[in-house]
Amino acid sequence: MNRPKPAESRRLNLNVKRSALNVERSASRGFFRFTARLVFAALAVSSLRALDRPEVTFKVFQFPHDKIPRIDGDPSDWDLVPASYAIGLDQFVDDGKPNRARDPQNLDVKLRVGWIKSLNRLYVLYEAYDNYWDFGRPDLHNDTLEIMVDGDASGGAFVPGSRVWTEEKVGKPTAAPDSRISADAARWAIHGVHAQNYHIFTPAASKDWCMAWNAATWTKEFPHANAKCRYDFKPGQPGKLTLEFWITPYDYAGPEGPARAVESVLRENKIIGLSFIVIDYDDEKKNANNGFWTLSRVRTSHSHASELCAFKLMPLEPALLPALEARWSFSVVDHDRRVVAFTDETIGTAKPAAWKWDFGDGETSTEQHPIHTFKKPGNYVTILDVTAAAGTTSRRSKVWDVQLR
Ligand SMILES: [Ca+2]
Ligand SMILES: [Ca+2]
Ligand SMILES: [Ca+2]
Repeated sequence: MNRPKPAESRRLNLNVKRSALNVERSASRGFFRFTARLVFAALAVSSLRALDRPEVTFKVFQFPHDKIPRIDGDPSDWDLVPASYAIGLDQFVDDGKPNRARDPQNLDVKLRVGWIKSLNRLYVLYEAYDNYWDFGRPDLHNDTLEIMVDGDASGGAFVPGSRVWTEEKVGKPTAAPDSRISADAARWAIHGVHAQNYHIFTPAASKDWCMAWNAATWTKEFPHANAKCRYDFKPGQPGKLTLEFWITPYDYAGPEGPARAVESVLRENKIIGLSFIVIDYDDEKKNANNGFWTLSRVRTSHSHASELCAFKLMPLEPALLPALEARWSFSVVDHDRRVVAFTDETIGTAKPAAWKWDFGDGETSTEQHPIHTFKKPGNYVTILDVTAAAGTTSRRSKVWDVQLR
């Protein structure tokens, strides 16, 4: 067999690594310049850049792929979520009366937020008690759970309007609209485009499940969102409501439809901007509400993504992890030279201590993340064997995934 001489192979690997490093360095210099400009621009525009409530980071629970909640209004598939993920009314303040005592006989809420690796969706379970469920009217006057999401935490105002589009909030250059662009035209470009707001009706009777308060109203339709509510009371009665739903956060969601939209990529340990408002109406005949409970301490968080709270997309809880499960991915760095970079992605509670790669071409490696050059075209069976310190082992082979021409 025509194997590469070890020194040759090492040199090639080194060159690949060096050139990758150079790309990284020049990219990082470019990124630094770009970031510096961005930071400068942000400072020039606004001093309100940080997310609200810097003292708290709320947690978003990661569901394993075999325990994804079913959107049926039955909360039992959330039983595996630890109590530390729950957000109660104690985290909210009534914006109208900031010192108002919370009265669970009037309103009580519990929220849990979840996500699933590689699915760009946010799952929410909302359980609430209300002394008067106000949902007989066909308009906006309806008990409401409002959710605001900024999937890349870019911040910035996302609803045009006099309370948000002020010089103080968006900076002098953008506070005054260009006289050649109509307010309506500007709204299409701004409203809900880089962060989104949903007014979810709790419950919705003879009414769509929510108002997507965005130019892109299609975001509330399946398969971009899904919801199911359960309750057994009539308008004006007290009772308990369970709402289960998911939405998709977008870095760009325009009114022209989903084809041009860009979903926010949700990945482990990422911080996203997110907040909730519970609007409690307790009298169908009165226009005023009886509580405007906000998780962010800033009322205009309904329209300004820099005023949302930080939510962290958590890794899987240890109780849901296997002891050791070998996983890996690869990427062809150079098709012409058949250079392939392998990445160990093993999960488990046991800490991996040793790796053995069999590339399928007669060559092996004990590196964690090797770069390998294949001599010939072909489809290869590549195997990773992982061993933990305690001696536990796990194997993952991939049949003909590594294909080279
Ligand atoms: Ca369910
Ligand atoms: Ca109430
Ligand atoms: Ca109510």
